[in-house]
Amino acid sequence: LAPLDWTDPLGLEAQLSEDERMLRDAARQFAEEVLAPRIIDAYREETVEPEIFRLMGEAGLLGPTIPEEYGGLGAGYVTYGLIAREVERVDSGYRSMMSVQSSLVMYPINAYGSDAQKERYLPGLARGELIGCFGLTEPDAGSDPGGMKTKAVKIDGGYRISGAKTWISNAPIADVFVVWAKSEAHGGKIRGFVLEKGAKGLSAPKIGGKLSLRASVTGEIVLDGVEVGEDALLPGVEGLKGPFGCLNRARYGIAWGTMGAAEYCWHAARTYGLERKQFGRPIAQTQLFQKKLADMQTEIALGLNGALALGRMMEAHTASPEAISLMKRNNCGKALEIARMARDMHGGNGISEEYQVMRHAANLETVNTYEGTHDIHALILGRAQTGLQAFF
Ligand code: TGC
Ligand code: FAD
Repeated sequence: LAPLDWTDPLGLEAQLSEDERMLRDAARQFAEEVLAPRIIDAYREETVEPEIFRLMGEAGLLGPTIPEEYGGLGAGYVTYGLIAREVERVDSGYRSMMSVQSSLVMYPINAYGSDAQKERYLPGLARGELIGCFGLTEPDAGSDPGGMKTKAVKIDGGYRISGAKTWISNAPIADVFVVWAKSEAHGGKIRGFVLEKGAKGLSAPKIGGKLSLRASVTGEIVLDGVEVGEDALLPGVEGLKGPFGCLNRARYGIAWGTMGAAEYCWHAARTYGLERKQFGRPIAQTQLFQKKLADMQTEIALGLNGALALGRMMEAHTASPEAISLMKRNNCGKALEIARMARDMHGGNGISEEYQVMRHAANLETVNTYEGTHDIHALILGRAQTGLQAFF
């Protein structure tokens, strides 16, 4: 038998290709050098930094799975996951900015868009010169997006879109809005539209007062009879499977990203326990502390290997939406528990911004809720194994 690497007991590293490790290392360096020095102030001040998108674009982190001809890397889903893990090791808000851009804006334009839409938007989005957002959730339609009220009505040469979206990441600073609406001209089916900042009737006020994900800006999208041409319609998809096709990719990335946040908290708790002494010995020398470290190590090793297995399935086109729900749900829930535990293991210091674990815990409350709540993914899994619908 081989000696243990306590940071990677199930040998994730050995299962990666050389290219994957290289791109992961570049993402780690970017996260450490560019993101980590900003995050404490950005979170405290709730600073919105559009510049971050340009820096991410320069580092090749936006749309890594998009073909090179449109500015992506043409990389696989494991690479995408590894990048999400490195960025979320710093902060879930930064990973959110990146995954909305990559999975929820670039992916649908690439998968469902016309050639003209791809050429117009993808290179700028890949460079981070354009910022994108994805409007699905509405004030009265969150877990049940099929209940959306936003409507597109056919007009001469295009559509008039009316409605309201809420809780939309990046919206207040977005240039490109992928918005989902029920289209009368398509039998009331859900269709995707690409809107541009500055369109008459389109506004995106910021939602203030967030105690989580403060480094990523969130807003509403108000659609007050926005008129767009026929060329704004995403031609390649109709129905809820359009937005869900995007969510599958983003949920998968979250399964990796949350493990990055969890790893940060685990390592921080271990280091703190080795340095902090009480009752004449390091607190890491107590049984309860070590049990907590063992639980963290176990869940992270399992979560990362699950994410990797799912990534290989995504690349082989054998992953089901339910398998994605399983990993999104598990890794969000486990990361949240780990961050809360790390906060506790830091004692009073755990609530200070300096130690960063409380910020991760607060962020992970959002990550456990968006892209389908923990319980909604349980219902998806319950339905898949019983055949019984428990949503309503
Ligand atoms: P249901 O009957 O299950 O499905 C309706 C149609 O959609 C298709 N579909 C999927 N297709 C591909 N992938 C998936 N994961 C799919 N899930 C469903 C399905 O095949 C069907 O197609 P068709 O052709 O037969 O019509 O629909 P339902 O209304 O019963 O859905 C229930 C439920 C709970 C599964 C679903 O609505 C759900 O997942 N709700 C959660 C909502 C959610 O995740 N919202 C996310 C908003 S975006 C966001 O949070 C971004 S945060 C970004 C960040 O900052 O990182
Ligand atoms: P609700 O659906 O009202 O759920 C409330 C509670 O009820 C939850 O516990 C839920 O699990 C439970 N529940 C709901 N239905 C059932 C049921 N049938 N059975 C049992 N329990 C149930 N959306 C976007 O479209 N784009 C974005 O970019 C985006 N970014 C976000 C960023 C942030 C910071 C946040 C907080 C949210 C974001 N969202 C975004 C919205 C997010 O996807 C929704 O908040 C999420 O889907 C839950 O919807 P809801 O808030 O309406 O909660």
